[in-house]
Amino acid sequence: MQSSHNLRINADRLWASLMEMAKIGGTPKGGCNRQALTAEDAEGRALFTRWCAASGCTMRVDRLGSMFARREGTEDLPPILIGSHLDTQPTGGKFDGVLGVLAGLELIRTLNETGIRTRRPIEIVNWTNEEGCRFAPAMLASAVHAGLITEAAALDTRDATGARLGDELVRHGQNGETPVGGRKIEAYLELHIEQGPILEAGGFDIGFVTSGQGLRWYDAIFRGFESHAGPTPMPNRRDALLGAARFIQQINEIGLAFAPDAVSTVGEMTVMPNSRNVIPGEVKLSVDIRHPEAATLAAMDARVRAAFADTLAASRLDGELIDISHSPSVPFDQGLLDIIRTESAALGFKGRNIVSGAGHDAVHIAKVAPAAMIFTPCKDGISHNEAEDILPEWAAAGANVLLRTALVLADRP
Ligand code: HGY
Ligand code: MN
Ligand code: MN
Repeated sequence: MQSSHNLRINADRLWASLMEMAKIGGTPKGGCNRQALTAEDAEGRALFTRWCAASGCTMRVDRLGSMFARREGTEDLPPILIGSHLDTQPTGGKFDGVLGVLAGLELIRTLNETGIRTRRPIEIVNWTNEEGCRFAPAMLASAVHAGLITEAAALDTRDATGARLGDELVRHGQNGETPVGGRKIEAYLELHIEQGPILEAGGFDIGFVTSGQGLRWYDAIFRGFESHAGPTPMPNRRDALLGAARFIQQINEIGLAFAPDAVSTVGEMTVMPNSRNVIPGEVKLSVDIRHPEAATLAAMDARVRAAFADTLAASRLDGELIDISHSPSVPFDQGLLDIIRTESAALGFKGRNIVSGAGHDAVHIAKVAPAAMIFTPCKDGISHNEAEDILPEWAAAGANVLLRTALVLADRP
């Protein structure tokens, strides 16, 4: 049996698996569209299931469709969970989430071919609905796993067409029987691309993710009065889209007001009736604000609410601001981070501490188990874009740090 000291993953096999998975829901510009619980997601899950079976794992699927591929240890101890998500944005990339799941699978494949048995079981997890683009909020299944959202509320979540998450699970055969959460996990590790420019710009191979920044999601609904674009005099109008435009400007100003770490985004908007010669009667838009510090996120939240009230008054509209989610900033486990730093240095990689700008399932799992993340650089920091790209050696470096960290954890008392 090979010693684990000089163990390395098979970089070509990992890259080949990433490229194979990327064909599912592949877009003309080289990205991926495998939104949660669509036919494409189901196809990607089926491929992952085949690969895990071929690697001797037993697969369990929980009631929200999250998948757990288990490699038994020599002792029946709480497992090491390694994973991320296979669902993507509508114009997502090949690596967001997928790298963390397939690097976990590559770790299993490597252990199998070297005959290494670990004390603890290792499970590779694919969390349902991490992206939140189809069913809001993001990181939904891991939030239920962590007891932050009820299973019933998650199952009743609906997409923009009114499709219910629970029904989509059944329709695509992803509704498992395993209860969600409620079991002891020794540790959770998530490898993920940085989705920002810091590591590549600094020539770093690895990011030691110290925390995930806090985020809040809202839906803002503005209601005015539909009327004819021709005969309705300007002073008589109650134009929901004009109010929304005023609000969007203010949301952007909130992100700028709390620079350099704050961000604020309006990413979705629906206009009713969306006809060029009708003054819009109703507009619904999304708001996403983030900041690493809780107090500043709270101040931004207050500014969002004030901007909404200002818009209703100034534009003579009615409406409502709906809280969709609040994921507080979360520090990751220092003990795990120390192991990650040690193993990264032992492999000769250049690493640095970094705060995650994006949300991840690890942020929720950190509430119920020691959790930590490892970042790889990504090209020009681009993500949530079909041009998202990484170097194979970045994927391999991250996967090797993941492998060595997992081995330390899987054999510790
Ligand atoms: O929203 C996020 O940060 C993640 O991509 N779900
Ligand atoms: Mn992700
Ligand atoms: Mn994402």
